Amino acid sequence: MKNNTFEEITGVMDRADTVLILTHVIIDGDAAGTAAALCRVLRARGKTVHIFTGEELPPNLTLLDADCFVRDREDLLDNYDLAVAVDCSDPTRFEKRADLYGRAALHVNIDHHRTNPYYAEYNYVDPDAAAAGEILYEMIRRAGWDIDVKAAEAIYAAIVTDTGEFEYSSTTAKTHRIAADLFDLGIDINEISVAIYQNERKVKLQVHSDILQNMEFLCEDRFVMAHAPKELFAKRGAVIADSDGVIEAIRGIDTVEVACFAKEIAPDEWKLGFRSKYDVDVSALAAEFGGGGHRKAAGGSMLGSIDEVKACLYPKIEAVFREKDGR
Ligand SMILES: [Mn+2]
Repeated sequence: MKNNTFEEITGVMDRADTVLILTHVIIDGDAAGTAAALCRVLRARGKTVHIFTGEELPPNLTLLDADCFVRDREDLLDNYDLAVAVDCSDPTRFEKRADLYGRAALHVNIDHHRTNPYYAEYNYVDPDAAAAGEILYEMIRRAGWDIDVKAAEAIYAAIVTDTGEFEYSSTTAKTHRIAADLFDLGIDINEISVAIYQNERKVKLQVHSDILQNMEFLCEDRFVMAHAPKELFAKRGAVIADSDGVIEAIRGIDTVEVACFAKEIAPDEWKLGFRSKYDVDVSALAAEFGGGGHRKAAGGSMLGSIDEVKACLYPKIEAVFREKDGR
């Protein structure tokens, strides 16, 4: 598993006339921003380029050039010279779009997930990059291709969202240097910040408020858990995504070192998110729930009632802190 060079990859892109860009399902800021930036840059080079998501963009990402995103399959070409996957750790994450990926004549995979199996003919995977957008920026710069202000804003959106506003430990000096370059290209920082972060529906805060009511603390308040049953969303006319951000909020409590948030995605089916503040490796915890992830952010799942989830989880948490304290 070896990276191709930037030159090899931009060379492949330059030889294609038609390009389809795909990314992972449950599209996020990095996926959408990186895709939109690549689309604009390649269109400016005279290529026919489409991004197919198979889902709506979240409302806080609609500032990204909507023309790049194709909604209906009927609006796609029958065949593309090249498919480029961005921010997609695994081809299974194309889900219903796997046929479109497979049908392209050639494939490129640009990503920053450590587990990426190098699934394309041409790959560039850098687990040290804070966002896929960071890799794309460097690649475009190396090629000397033009980045207009809209593309620059899309790359900024990719980076600011995947770094938690430059807060996560994946953020490096390079991340900030790229952000500075994007400022020099004339991005409107207030417009981006308002669109992405000051644009919440009030129901989302109501859902957060509901969830915070059921916080439970363990191990001298070093662990916190909150959960959202299906009916909590139904009662508010909310969607599961309205609970996004709760886990970071509860990790933010001063005494908390590990946080868990459980959401019921189907009856008695819980998706568990874990966050760590210091040195507890929550990916190991997540692995015990059939999942995985990073040291400070991971996830798993479990079937059963919320009481059964807690009965399974709490002794593991107590063991984690017992071991950490050398008891
Ligand atoms: Mn990403």
